[in-house]
Amino acid sequence: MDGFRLFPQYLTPEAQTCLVDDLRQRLAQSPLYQPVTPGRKPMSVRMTNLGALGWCTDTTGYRYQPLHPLTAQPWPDIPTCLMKLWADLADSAVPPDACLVNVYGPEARMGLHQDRDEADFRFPVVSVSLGDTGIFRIGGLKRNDPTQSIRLASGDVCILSGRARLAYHGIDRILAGSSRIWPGGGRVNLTLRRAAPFV
Ligand code: MD6
Ligand code: FE
Repeated sequence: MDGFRLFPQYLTPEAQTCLVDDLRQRLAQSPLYQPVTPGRKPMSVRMTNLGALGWCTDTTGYRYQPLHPLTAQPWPDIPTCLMKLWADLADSAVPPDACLVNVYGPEARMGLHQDRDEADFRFPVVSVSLGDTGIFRIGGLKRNDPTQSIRLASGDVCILSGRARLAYHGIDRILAGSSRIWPGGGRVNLTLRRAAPFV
C-alpha cells in the first residue's frame, strides 16, 4: 500500500543494544502495565510511554495523556536516537511528542486496528521493533480489505504515512526465542507519533 515503508535492519546491532539500555533505564521510571480496553478486556501486551503525551486505554476510552496512569508522573523523554530517527525518516519538520512502548511476551498479540487518536493524520507513525520477530499484518482503510503479512525483526523500522496512515494493522503472533537482545526475551515495539496538533 502507498505510504507504507519498511526499512529492514535500519538499526545496527550496536544501535539496538544502545536503545535497549536506554529503554531499560526509562522503564524503571515509567513501569510497564497491563492496559484494559474500553470493552474491559485486558490487553495481552504490556505498555508504557515516552514523551510529552502517552497513549492510554481504560474502561473510559482511548486518549493521550501527560501522566503515567499508575505513578501519576510525567512520561520520560523520548531518547535522542529516536528523535533523530524520526528527523531522518518521517519527512516532517515537526518532532514527535509521543512514543508508545508495547512489550510482547510469547503469547501476546495485537488485534487489527487503526491509529486514529492523533490530532493530525498528515504526520506519520514511525515504528521501531526490537527483540523477537513479530508477524505484522497490514491491510487497507476498511477492516475487511485484503491484508499482507510481514515479519518485523529486531532493528526493523516501518512507517505508516500518506494513504497508509489509517491502514488497519496488527500483530498476529511473536516468534518466541528469535532474538536475545531483550533481557528475558520478548518483543518491544516503539511507535513514534505526533499526537498534539501543530500550531
Ligand atoms: C507492533 N504496531 O508492531 C504494533 N502502529 O507491535 C503498530 O500498531 C503500529 O507498527 C502504527 C504504525 C506502525 C505500527
Ligand atoms: Fe498501531
